[in-house]
Amino acid sequence: MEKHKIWDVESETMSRDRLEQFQLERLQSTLNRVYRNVTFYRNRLEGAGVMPGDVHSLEDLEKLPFTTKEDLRDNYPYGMLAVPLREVVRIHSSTGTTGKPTVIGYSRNDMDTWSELVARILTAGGVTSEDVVQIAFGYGLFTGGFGLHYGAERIGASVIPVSSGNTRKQLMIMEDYRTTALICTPSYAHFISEVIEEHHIELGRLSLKRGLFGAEPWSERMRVEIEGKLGITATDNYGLSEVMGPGVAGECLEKSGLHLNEDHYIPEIIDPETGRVLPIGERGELVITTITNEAMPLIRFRTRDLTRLYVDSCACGRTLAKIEKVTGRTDDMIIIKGINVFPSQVEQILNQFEGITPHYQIVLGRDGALDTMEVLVEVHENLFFDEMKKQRELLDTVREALRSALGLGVGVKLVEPKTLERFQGKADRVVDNREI
Ligand code: DLL
Repeated sequence: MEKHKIWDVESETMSRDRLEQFQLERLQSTLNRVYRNVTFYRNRLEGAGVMPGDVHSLEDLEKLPFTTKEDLRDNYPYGMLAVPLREVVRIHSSTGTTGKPTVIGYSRNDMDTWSELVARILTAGGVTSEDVVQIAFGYGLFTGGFGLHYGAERIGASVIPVSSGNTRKQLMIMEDYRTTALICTPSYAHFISEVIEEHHIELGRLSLKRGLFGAEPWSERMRVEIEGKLGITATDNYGLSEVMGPGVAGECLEKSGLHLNEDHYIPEIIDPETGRVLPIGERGELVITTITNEAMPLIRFRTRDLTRLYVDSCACGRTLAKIEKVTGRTDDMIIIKGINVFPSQVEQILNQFEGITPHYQIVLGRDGALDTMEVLVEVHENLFFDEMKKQRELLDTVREALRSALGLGVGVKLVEPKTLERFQGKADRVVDNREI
């Protein structure tokens, strides 16, 4: 195995006592700041009867109210900012449960922290200044491309911002520019590996050594396949835009859990039903409190991601706690090709069209390793028996509306009236035929 390298030895290997002291000080100052600068938090804290001064220990975190994605949406676009807009130097956004997306603002210091934290994760995955890094994540409002880009530059690697898609071009670049590290979603990495196989490209022509994959759940089986087909070491990294983006947690070469950057984010695991904090080691929903974010601090943000948290003495030397690979969520958000989609978004779009009933179904599948999504839409009787031309027009407009709203190409199929399943209880409109 390669030797472990650590980007920020002091922060990543500090004693737990010192770390906890840091966390408490930073938490207290974050609470003071949000109380002073964010009306939403002032009201929330007052409503819960806790003042920033009531937090004397990390255990007191439990007394604070949660923040949810819906809170961010309700304060769209800039209500969660703790700094004036003129201090914001970057804005990203992420899919909301319905309608409006959530907006994330970054100050100059936040951008610096972000690069540092991504540099830590890249280093943990084996990337150094010697690497040629091909970033095949989308560049845009999604945090994947830009987040990893700045971290890789911080390390001093040679960064190729190729963005996602156009696999033949990716392969040409990978071969000719002698890419050593590939960064994208695990499903795209798997797809690339299949194209390599199909085109009988010998691995010997490539210089790839490692891959850092994240933004969606993936299994150990998938890791083994990607590593085998690409001849690389593959590590997992996790993050979410509300908290910053990639850079929250990442595996070291031990591949035994993702070290979470606890000196910037305090993790808790709660029971998603009761909201009670669970003892360390139990599986539940990850909740994150940001303690260094300037522009948009979040107190006890409910990620909806299910995992476990544990502290062990990792052979890499890091003392930071680890989360287990994230494999599920507590809400109905689905992730397709790294893009977050809520069924309610699809429903809202479909509702805009005449001739469509409220019944639809989302069918997820795999084409090779790539996710596919097809929306079955039940039409009204009169439309179905009408001319073909009208049907085709409807199909095209619905497909285009979904593509532009979700940022994702999806298949659409019109089905006859009364053919889709009806539900007595909670509707389950997603059929997921993907295995992870
Ligand atoms: O996916 C940030 C990111 C970009 C992380 C690139 C890693 C690499 P969002 O688009 O806001 O941000 O989606 C966040 O994606 O709550 C998880 O449900 C899921 N997710 C992210 N990373 C992983 C992972 C980015 N490694 C949501 N394993 C999160 C499983 C992941 N799920």
